[in-house]
Order: sequence, then structure tokens, then C-alpha cells
Amino acid sequence: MKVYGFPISPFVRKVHLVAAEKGIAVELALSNPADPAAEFLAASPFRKIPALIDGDFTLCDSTAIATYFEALQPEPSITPGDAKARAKAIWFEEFADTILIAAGGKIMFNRFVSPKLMGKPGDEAMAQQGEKELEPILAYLESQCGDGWLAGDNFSIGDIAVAATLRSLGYVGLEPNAATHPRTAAWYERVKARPSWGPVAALEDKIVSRALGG
Ligand SMILES: N[C@@H](CCC(=O)N[C@@H](CS)C(=O)NCC(=O)O)C(=O)O
Repeated sequence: MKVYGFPISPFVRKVHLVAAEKGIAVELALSNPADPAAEFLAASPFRKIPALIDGDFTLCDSTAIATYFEALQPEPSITPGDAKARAKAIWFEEFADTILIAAGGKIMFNRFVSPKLMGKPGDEAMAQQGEKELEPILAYLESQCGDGWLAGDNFSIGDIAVAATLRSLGYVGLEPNAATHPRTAAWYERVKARPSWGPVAALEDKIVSRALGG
């Protein structure tokens, strides 16, 4: 199976983490949405990463791809069985994919992607706007982190999606800070300690370092 994308994207990281949790082998095909290969476009008509090719089956969107992986390989499950826990897991995935990324993406794009990867100056006013928007979002997340996982007793797609997005914020120095957000930082460390995290992060580090000329 091939996943098209670039690993700094939280959506690409999400599907790699889901695959790693489940022991599904995926190959990362580096892909730039601004200069799309025909094979990538066939799988992702709106040019968004990630996209998946599995034989003659193509799919885009991280939530759809994670759902495909969950159906292909149900164990270990990332979808809690309990009604309330399952709904919470979906909420946290949605929170990461729409609310957290909307604020964080403004910072990441303007302080990292544009200046460091695209060679164009970022819009600092937009980054500062993102920082302002991020404050209550991180405060909310802090209020939701306890001793276990975000949706309850079981690790879920909610934990994967939120942690995947927070790792992207690491590119602009905004990974969870134990001094200001201790519960979030402790939960994030627990996610990072899972066996799925290390290999996904190591591959990302290698690709990003190469992209930055390292
Ligand atoms: N809902 C989509 C969002 C995917 C998305 O927005 N990906 C961004 C990268 S983080 C992208 O491809 N942007 C390029 C573009 O919009 O042209 C998902 O979950 O996969």
C-alpha cells in the first residue's frame, strides 16, 4: 500500500500512526500537492495529502483512510466500543482536524513551511493571529487530559489525531509544554511512548532533514 504525502502534514502523520498501531505496512510516496504526479491526482482529485493506493483501490482524506485501515485490520482497535467513548474519540479527531489545525496551521505555515520549505517569507501577522486563536484551544485540551486517554480507557483515533497535530506544532516550538500545560504534556509523552510513534517520527525526521538541506 502506498500513502502519498509529505510527513510534516498532521493528516499524513495520522494515517501512518494508525497503520503502525495496526501493523499495516505502508510505503510513503513523497508527494507535493503543488506539483502533483498523475498517480497521486487519480487518488486525490482535490490535491490534498494524504492519498492512498491499495492495488486498484484509491482513497483520499486521512479520516477515510484511517477508517479503511480500521476495517481491514480491526485489532488493535482505535475505535472504542462504548457509545460515549466512541463519540468522544470522533470528537477529538474532529477537534484536531478542524479546530486545532485551523489555528496551528497559521503559525506553522507562516513560520516554517513558507520560509523554510518554500523559500518565501511568511505572514507574521497571520502567525500571531494563529497564536491568539491557539491559546483557548490549548486550554480546552488541557482541561480534557486526565490520567488515561482522551476518549477514556482506550487509546483511540482521537489521541492519534490530536498528537499528530501537536507534533506539527513542534516545528514552530509549540509542542506541549509541561510548565504551562502539564496534563497535556504528560498525555503527549504517553502517546510518544507507544511503539507506533518512534518509527513514524524517525522516518519524518530523516525526510524533513533532507528537505531542509541536512
Ligand atoms: N481533511 C483532509 C485534509 C487534508 C489537507 O488539508 N492536507 C493539506 C496538507 S496538511 C494539503 O494537502 N494541502 C494542500 C492543498 O490544499 O493544496 C484529511 O483529513 O486528509
